[in-house]
Amino acid sequence: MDCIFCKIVKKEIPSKVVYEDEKVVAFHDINPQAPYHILVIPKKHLSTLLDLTEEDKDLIGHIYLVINRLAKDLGFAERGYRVVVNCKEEAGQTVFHLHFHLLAGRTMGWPPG
Ligand code: D5M
Repeated sequence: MDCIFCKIVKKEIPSKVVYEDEKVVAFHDINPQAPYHILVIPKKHLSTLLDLTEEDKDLIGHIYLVINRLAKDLGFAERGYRVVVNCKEEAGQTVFHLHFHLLAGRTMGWPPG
């Protein structure tokens, strides 16, 4: 499959990995929208949030625990951070491998654009 994030998982293209385990990889976004902008992705290919099934419940819980751990380890847990998932084109999804944006290091606006 020609998926750029599957290639990152398989180390076929470079990325700045900040965390990895058997289920997920976290790496710096190539086009950061905040001082900290990390993408947390499942190693398993899921195109969008809509592709989740019952069998992915543990995986999604795990991703949020990894996000919290990164927030603490990278030092922005106290000030706060934002987690974003864009689901499909109208929401702004451009890479069709499920990913969680972890954004921090500046005051965020609301509503998001
Ligand atoms: O977000 C897709 C995000 O993926 C976007 O912020 C750029 C980022 N991106 C795309 N290619 C790469 C590579 N090769 N390394 C790191 N980050 C990358 P979306 O929610 O789909 O708009």
